[in-house]
Amino acid sequence: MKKKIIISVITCLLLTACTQGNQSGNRNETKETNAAPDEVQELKFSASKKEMLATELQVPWAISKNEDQFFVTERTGHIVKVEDGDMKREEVTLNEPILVYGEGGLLGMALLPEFEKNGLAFIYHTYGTEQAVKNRIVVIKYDQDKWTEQKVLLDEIEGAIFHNGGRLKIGPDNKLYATIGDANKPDLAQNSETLPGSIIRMNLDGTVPSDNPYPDSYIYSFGHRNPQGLTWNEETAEMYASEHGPSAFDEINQIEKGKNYGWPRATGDEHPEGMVAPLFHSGSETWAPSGLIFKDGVLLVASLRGEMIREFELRFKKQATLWDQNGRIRDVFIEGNNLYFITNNTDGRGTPGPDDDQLIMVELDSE
Ligand SMILES: [Ca+2]
Repeated sequence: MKKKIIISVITCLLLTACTQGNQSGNRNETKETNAAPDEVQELKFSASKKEMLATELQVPWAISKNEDQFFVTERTGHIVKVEDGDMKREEVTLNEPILVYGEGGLLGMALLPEFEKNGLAFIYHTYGTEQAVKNRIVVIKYDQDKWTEQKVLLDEIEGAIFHNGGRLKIGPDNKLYATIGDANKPDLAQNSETLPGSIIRMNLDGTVPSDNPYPDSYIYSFGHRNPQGLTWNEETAEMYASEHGPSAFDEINQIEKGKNYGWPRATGDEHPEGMVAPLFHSGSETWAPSGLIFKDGVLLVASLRGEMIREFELRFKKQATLWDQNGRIRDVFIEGNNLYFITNNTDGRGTPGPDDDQLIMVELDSE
C-alpha cells in the first residue's frame, strides 16, 4: 500500500494532468478518462494469510486440482495427493520408466475433462537414457490411489539434461498444449518442423488438429528456448507463456498461432521483423519463470531463481513482486481468490528448509 501511495505522489508531482483527477477523489472516473498511463499503473493484487497445505514434497513440478483433491507431480516420479490436510505419495506405473536426470523427470500434468468420472490425466515425463534423453506425453488412469499408463499420445520428443520444457495445459479450445524445450540444441528452435523449442497443440486423443498452423504438425509456435508456463485469458482465449532465457532475458510472451518467438536469433527487445518480441523480458536480471496463471488482466508467474511470484499487469505493462517469502517457486494454481503454489528448494539449486518443498495457499486481495 505504501509503495502505491509513493508512486502516486511522485507521479502527481511529475504529471500535472493527474491533478484534476485526484482532486475529484473519484479514482474510477480518472481511469476511464485519458489519464496518463503512469498514473494508473498500480498493482492489482496483494497476497496475505499464508497457509501451508503440504510439506516435504520432493521437487514438486505441477499442481492439478479436482474438487478438494490436489495432485502434485514430483520430478522424482510420484504424484502426491493432498486432501483435507493429509498427503499421500502415489505410484505411477509406466511402460517406459521415468528418467530422473538433470531437469528431467515427471514434469507436467493436466486432468482430462470429467476426471471425477473417468480418472484420466495427461503427464509429460522424461525417459530413455542419459546418453539419449527423450520426453513423452501419455494418458494415465487413476484407480485405488495408483496411476497406470493407458495410452501414448506423443513420444520420442528429443530431450537433454536441461531444457525439456514440460508444462501441459488444456486450453479454452479443449485442445492439449505442451511446452517443449530446445534440448540444448538452440538451432532446432528455429526449425518449424522439429519439436524442440516449440509449443505444441493436439486433440485430446493425440491426433493433430485440422486447424493447426502447419499441415500434419503438432507445432503451434516455435523459436522458444525453454518454455515452462502456459495460461489463457479464458474470456478472450488470448494465450500466454513464460520462457527461460539465456541466464538473463527471460520472457513472458503472448502466443499466437504459427509465430516465431526468436530464439536463438533474438533476445530482449531485439526481435527482428518476422519474430515476435516478448510482452515482458527480464533484461539483465534472471527470473527463471515457470508456471503462470491469468487473473483479471494480470499474469502471476512462479519464479525459481527470482524466488518469487511476480505480477505482470498486461494493459499498462506494469510489474512487481507479489510474494517472495518461500524461496524458489515452480508452479501456481488459482481458484477464486485463493492462489496456490509449490516451492522448489529441493531441486538442487536452492537451500531447502525443514518443511521443503511445500504446497502453500495465500489469499489474493485486490489493491
Ligand atoms: Ca523470444
